[in-house]
Amino acid sequence: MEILRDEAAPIVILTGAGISKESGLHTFRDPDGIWAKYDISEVATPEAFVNNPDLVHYFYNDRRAGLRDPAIVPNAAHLALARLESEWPGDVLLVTQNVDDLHDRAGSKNLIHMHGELLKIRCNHCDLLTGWADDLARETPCPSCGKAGGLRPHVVWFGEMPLEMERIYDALGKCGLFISIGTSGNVYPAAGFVQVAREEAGAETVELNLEPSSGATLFDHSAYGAATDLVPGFVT
Ligand code: BV8
Repeated sequence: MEILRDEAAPIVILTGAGISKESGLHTFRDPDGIWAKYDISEVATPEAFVNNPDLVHYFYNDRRAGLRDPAIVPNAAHLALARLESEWPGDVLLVTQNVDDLHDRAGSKNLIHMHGELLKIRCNHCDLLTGWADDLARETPCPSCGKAGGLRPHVVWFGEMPLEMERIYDALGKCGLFISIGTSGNVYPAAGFVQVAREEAGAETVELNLEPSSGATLFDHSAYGAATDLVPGFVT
């Protein structure tokens, strides 16, 4: 990577829905995105789950079924990031806002799903957190405690605390390079990571996206285009 003088500098990478677009998954805020079809407040908040659990389950069951489609596979950008992690002499932490499992399937290991995982559920009645590839319904009993009504998708809804924030801020405070890929920069705290990397670590910052994000001016370097074109070239 030409922009780095330290050949073993720790790297933090943030990814968003744009990196999975060319695998066939929808983004959120593009004209054909998920939030053009659904109102966030009706499907992705704790209040929505209390008021209309059937609609929330329908929304996530539909997206879970989409991930089961054999045509949905990691693309060249996911694979390039997994390769970077295995070849870079320093630490590489991949923080994804995506709830899909395409980074996992591509082979990334040092990976944080800060907004949760579509293929996991948890129970509000007990401490169960487990893999789940099927449909979920209000009356599905918890496989651990047996109670119904408590199972929910393991995703972070608006108003909830994203996952593993301490580990993320620790890595941001030490990194030499921060790369943001395929995210519109509209959702916090992820949209603020670039400032933390700049101000606390003095890191070089790079944006790779289809178009300038909301925070585009905060990045030292940027390139605009499809992730499968940009990412493999950038990380070699
Ligand atoms: C929280 C659920 C407290 C899962 C999602 C200021 C500071 C802190 C918080 C806030 C704040 N202001 C407001 C808040 C609250 C709120 C928030 O950010 N609201 C916004 C909308 C104003 N945040 C929260 O509630 C968060 N919790 O803050 O807790 C706290 C405070 C401080 C520190 C710690 C905790 C919880 C947010 C979780 C939201 N969950 N969804 C699901 O159903 O999937 S959000 C949703 O947006 C998805 O999870 C998604 O991951 C996330 C980000 O979207 P993107 O990935 O960026 O997708 P988007 O469509 O927007 O953009 C795609 C981009 O890709 C575009 O730019 C496009 O051009 C590009 N692209 C397209 N194709 C390609 C491409 N790029 C490359 N190649 C291509 N082919």
